[in-house]
Amino acid sequence: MSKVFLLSTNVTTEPYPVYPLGMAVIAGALVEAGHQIVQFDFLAEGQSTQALVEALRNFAPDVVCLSLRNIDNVDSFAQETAWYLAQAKELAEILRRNTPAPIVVGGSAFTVMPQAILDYLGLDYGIVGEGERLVCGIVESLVAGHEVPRLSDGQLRPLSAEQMGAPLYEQRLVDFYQAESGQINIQTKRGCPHQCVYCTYPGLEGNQFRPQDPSAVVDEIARAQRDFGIDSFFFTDSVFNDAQGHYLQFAEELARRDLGIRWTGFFRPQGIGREELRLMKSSGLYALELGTDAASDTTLNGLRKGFSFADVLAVNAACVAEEIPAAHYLMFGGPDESYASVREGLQNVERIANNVVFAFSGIRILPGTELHGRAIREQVIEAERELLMPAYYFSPQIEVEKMNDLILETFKQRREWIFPPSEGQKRLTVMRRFGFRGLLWDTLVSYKKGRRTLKKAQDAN
Ligand code: B12
Ligand code: SF4
Repeated sequence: MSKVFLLSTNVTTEPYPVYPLGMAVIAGALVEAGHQIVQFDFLAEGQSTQALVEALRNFAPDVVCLSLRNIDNVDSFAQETAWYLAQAKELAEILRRNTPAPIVVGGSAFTVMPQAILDYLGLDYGIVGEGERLVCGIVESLVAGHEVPRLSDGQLRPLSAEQMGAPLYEQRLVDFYQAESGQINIQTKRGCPHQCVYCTYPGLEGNQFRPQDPSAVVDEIARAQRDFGIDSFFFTDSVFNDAQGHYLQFAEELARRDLGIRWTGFFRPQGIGREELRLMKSSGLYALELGTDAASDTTLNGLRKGFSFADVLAVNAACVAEEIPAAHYLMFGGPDESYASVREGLQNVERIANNVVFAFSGIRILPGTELHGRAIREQVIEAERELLMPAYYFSPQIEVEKMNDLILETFKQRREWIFPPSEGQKRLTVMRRFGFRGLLWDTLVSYKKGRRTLKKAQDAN
């Protein structure tokens, strides 16, 4: 048995603090393999470096595992870009000064640019992709003094559903995130088979859906509810609704068990009708976050979304009919955007009845995506441009400021249309100050019957 100290470096509170699920899954696998662990969440510990040093010294680990979730806040409009790697580097240096143990890094941010981040952080070892199985072998090799490659690739052999690890929640952390954001996260499947040109998710999780056994995930949820008092969940699947319909089997099982939980997640706005929504609602679905991404067929095609704006409107209408709030996330300025498509998109926004729309300007260019190649070809960025610092794609057919002005002009008309993203964040901050928790955007949508009420922090516990 070895001693492994896990550190989650993520301190982002936008749009709200999220439970360090990656660290929890790694922790669960290590404990299952017989190791002793400490999970240290820098955010929940008040970002105290002193507490970190004390915890590290008291535990005297054989190996340290660092979980890296975000690189930046992917918001081109923010006054100041939030770039999280500098702080991760400071934390890595603190670890170095306070323990001789080797340090292994992993996580979604790390997987987006593994070599560059490993070098920037100056750490010993990195695991790309899903890490729960590889990390156990690497910890054992390191403790035994065996040679370990600097970078190991968990994506070479994607895990089967049975091999995927369950999170090891901790009450202290659950209490913190329930109080801060009113929800805890869990995953029901990995991967995405779609090929949207800007997206890293298939690269992170694989380009096939790998659903877990519905009853196993529902057991996990029941355990989380019973042992930790969690009753509001975010399913972190890249896309919850898969064309094969595994999501419906999952919802059926969840509804059958009648746990009385509520949940939300990311959806693709295609092929979700009233029947599907009714089933999901009966299992606790209370809101949908829709990856609508663009508001005209031209730009939907430019992003290779594989659905049309008519599909978006059909899903929106079904949500309205079933009285389930939905938020559409849009990005203006992407491939093939022109003033004509911006105007068409803004007119289309007006057709999204009774729901929330968040707009972003530009698309963060990430390596390994088709958008990166296109940005180079169109001379939006130089081929040798380092992508650790944010770079955004804007269609060469538009001037950014002029486009932003057009979006602002339309979006200021309604409070449920939110642009720029910092505007939404400001409102969330105010609501949180008054004790409200949860997604919060869903409170902008009202229906005549069946009103939901806002949940105060104290009620969430
Ligand atoms: C769901 C999700 C959200 C939801 C989260 C809701 C919730 N309550 O949890 C919402 C919409 C709120 C959200 C917000 C944001 N997100 Co987000 N999100 C995701 C998503 C789809 C899944 C994350 C997840 O939980 N996965 C499940 C867990 C189990 O997987 P995991 O953490 O990756 O862990 C595995 C491996 O990475 C690895 N691993 C993890 N840690 C470690 C540690 C070691 C030592 C090892 C060896 C391995 C290892 O093993 C784990 C198990 O296999 C990812 C994309 C993706 N498909 O991964 C983006 C992603 C993480 N998000 C991203 C970003 C940028 C953000 C925001 C900053 C955007 C914004 N400005 O709003 C915020 C930040 C929120 C915050 N407070 O941190 C980026 C981060 C990288 C980057 N580009 O910076 C990602 C990767 C998407 C992308 N654009 O590429 N997000
Ligand atoms: S944007 Fe959504 S649907 Fe498209 S590839 Fe990414 S996760 Fe899949």
